[in-house]
Amino acid sequence: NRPVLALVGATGAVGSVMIDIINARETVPWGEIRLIASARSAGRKLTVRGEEITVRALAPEVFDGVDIAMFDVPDEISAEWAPIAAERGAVAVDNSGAFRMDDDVPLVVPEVNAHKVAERPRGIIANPNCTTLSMMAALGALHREFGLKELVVASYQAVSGAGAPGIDRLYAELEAVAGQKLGVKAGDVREALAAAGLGFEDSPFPAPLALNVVPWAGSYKGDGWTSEELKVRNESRKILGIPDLKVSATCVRVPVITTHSLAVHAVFEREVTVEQAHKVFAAQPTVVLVDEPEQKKFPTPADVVGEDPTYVGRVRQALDFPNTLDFFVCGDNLRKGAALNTYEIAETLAPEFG
Ligand code: 11C
Repeated sequence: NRPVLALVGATGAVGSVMIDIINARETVPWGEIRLIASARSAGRKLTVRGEEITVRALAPEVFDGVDIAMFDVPDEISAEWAPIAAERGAVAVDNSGAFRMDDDVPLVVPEVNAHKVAERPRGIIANPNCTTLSMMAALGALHREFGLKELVVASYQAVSGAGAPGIDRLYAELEAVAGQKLGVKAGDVREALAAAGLGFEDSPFPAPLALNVVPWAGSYKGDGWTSEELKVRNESRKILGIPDLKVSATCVRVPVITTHSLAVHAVFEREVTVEQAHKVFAAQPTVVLVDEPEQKKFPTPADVVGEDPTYVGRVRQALDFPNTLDFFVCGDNLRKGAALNTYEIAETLAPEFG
């Protein structure tokens, strides 16, 4: 009796990446894979591991007989439907922000805190925000060796974090500025966008993103902070199990389609050298180290997109701060940042139902 897996949001951006990941796995532990989406997408046929599966409409009874239900849908859909899946006997693994900070819902990154999957009184397990996730494999490994104390990060976030509208908007803006010598005079990019009919009323971004960077991601939460910055702080504390970890984040959107990057300044309890950090990264199977400054070799989103591991480079011992490393990480926000980590949680759970 092999476990039954359901994917809710099968036709969305993250759902499609999830199907790619399932198709690329050498083996899978599942007996049946059920695809679920909104009534609008129901009836579509998708191929999973060589089998054509008809997408079913979201309804309570589609969870009957399901062991693990992965949710790749907006917060409000998860908030309503993950508890219904759990009532029907499934473990809901949710990639939205609906439950992440609930005390009775574990927030799991398997290579950091896989044991937490067992602590799920509501039958719900949460998957972190892609920005937090992009640095967790690297930070978790360092924390185990050196004891993380303080974290200061700046993010460089790809537009696919804002979904299909984010991707469409960046392509439209790039088209509007293509072939012109812009970015040389304040306001000239805005003028070019206006001339192309691109206003900001319905843009996912509050400023031009083409030839620009925008220090804003998520919604405003007061005292100057955005939701994304607070998620980085709160989720990092919970995943790493350091409730009083000092965290300060500045989240920035950059003109990249997919793969979030972060510049990380991490302060540790114990002394740490670049050589030691390299050894820790080399020993972590989900981290790839690309750090050859003499050769100008380091990770960039354009080289990392589509990859599963977190790429780490530019590792430096901070000159003026003791026990402190500065480094740069890149992680595909749709893979490890979303679908892959959710799927890895499901894989971690699978033996319970085998
Ligand atoms: C972004 N990180 O890049 C966000 C998207 O809490 O799951 C994911 C939001 C979330 O805009």
